[in-house]
Amino acid sequence: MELKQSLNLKYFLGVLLLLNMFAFSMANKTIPTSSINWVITEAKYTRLCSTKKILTVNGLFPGPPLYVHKGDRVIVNVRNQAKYNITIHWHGVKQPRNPWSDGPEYVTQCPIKPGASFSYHIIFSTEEGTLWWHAHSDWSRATVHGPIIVYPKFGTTYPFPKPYAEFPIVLASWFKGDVMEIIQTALETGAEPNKSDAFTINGQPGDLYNCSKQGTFRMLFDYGKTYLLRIINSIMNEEVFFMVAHHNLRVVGMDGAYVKPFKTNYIMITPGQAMDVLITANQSPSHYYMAARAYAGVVYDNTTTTAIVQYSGNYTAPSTPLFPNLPNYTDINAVTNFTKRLRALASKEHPIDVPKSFDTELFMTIFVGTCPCGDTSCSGPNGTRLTASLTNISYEQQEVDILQAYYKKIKGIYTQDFPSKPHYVFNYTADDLPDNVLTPTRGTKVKV
Ligand SMILES: [Cu+2]
Repeated sequence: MELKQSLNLKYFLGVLLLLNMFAFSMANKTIPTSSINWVITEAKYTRLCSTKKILTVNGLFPGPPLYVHKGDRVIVNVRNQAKYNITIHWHGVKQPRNPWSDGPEYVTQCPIKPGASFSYHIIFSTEEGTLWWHAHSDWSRATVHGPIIVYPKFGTTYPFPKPYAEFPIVLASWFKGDVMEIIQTALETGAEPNKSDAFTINGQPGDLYNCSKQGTFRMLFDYGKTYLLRIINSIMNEEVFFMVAHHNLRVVGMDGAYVKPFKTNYIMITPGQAMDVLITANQSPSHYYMAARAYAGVVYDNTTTTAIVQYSGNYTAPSTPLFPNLPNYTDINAVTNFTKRLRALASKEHPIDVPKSFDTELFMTIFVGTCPCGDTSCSGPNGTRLTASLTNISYEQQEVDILQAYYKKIKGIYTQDFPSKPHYVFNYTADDLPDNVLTPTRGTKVKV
């Protein structure tokens, strides 16, 4: 449905799910393995024929990869030299009993103000494979993000033959306008935010956009070798199909865990997701495009980002690299045929310990509906304001972060009545929803 495309629910609502981490331990005081320094700073970037300032870590877009081994501990000292508040979230790092370093603004910490610093103590536990980090204030994550690469523990190895080399493939959105202004306008008017002007692969839109040919990201392949692509969808709103022309892909991991390997010629990856994919250089030496474009319904960026896979050796390259036959924008069958193949590896070395008994059951609905606008008219559907909600409650940000309020017993910040199930029972996946769930209530509710 239309509203589904409007806002990226994961980021507006997912923070609430962190609240089950309210258990503390002082046991995590061992000495970390390494410490790195990041500076949040604005930097000038030229894309699509125009130059603008973007928010970055250390001036880089995408940001610097964080390389660790399974079980490592890392301190990242973040100094904010930009003019915006910022926090950094370590996406998919479970950090058991370590909520102060999780990062969502006003949930586990107050933002790092301009001129201030904060040290994140990141505890890796079961994660192995590819994840990512990103800013967690307004739309700062559009440009402030980068890979987290978790190698196997020393003395252990991948559950697949060691790849010859690896490439992070960071997919992102590029807006000609200022991203902070775009989200600010959307929040003020109640309308959905402007769509992006391009997608990028490792910071570059690729050959199909104006003024972009020179920078197109290129990968050099040696014939017969197998490469590991660590693909991360850091795009703001669109799920995308991704393909490499004429080459099969072998999916071996997802979101910092291994999956049962399977062969496919395309993947579909959602915002926030990361996938580990093997690709063997077994085609005629030539130049091939890798490409990504949206899987979406109503309002979306319909452009295509590309990079080039270039075989080494002597051959006559085609005038244009061969192009992959991407599934259509609305090809839901391509999506289900792909996602239904995803299974945890669940081997002896990589077990999945799903708890077989539990004491609390939570049933949540995720939705983008609308709220009345007040006295004036908003720019959402029928003069309303678009509103994301979880179990029909739209989150209201407070001036004290929830974790601190919990820890210091500060009253009046949140209420403890987040429901364990929806108030109304309805067909949760129907195209048309009953009127009484279209308008959520507002609140800062937690489940302790
Ligand atoms: Cu995230």
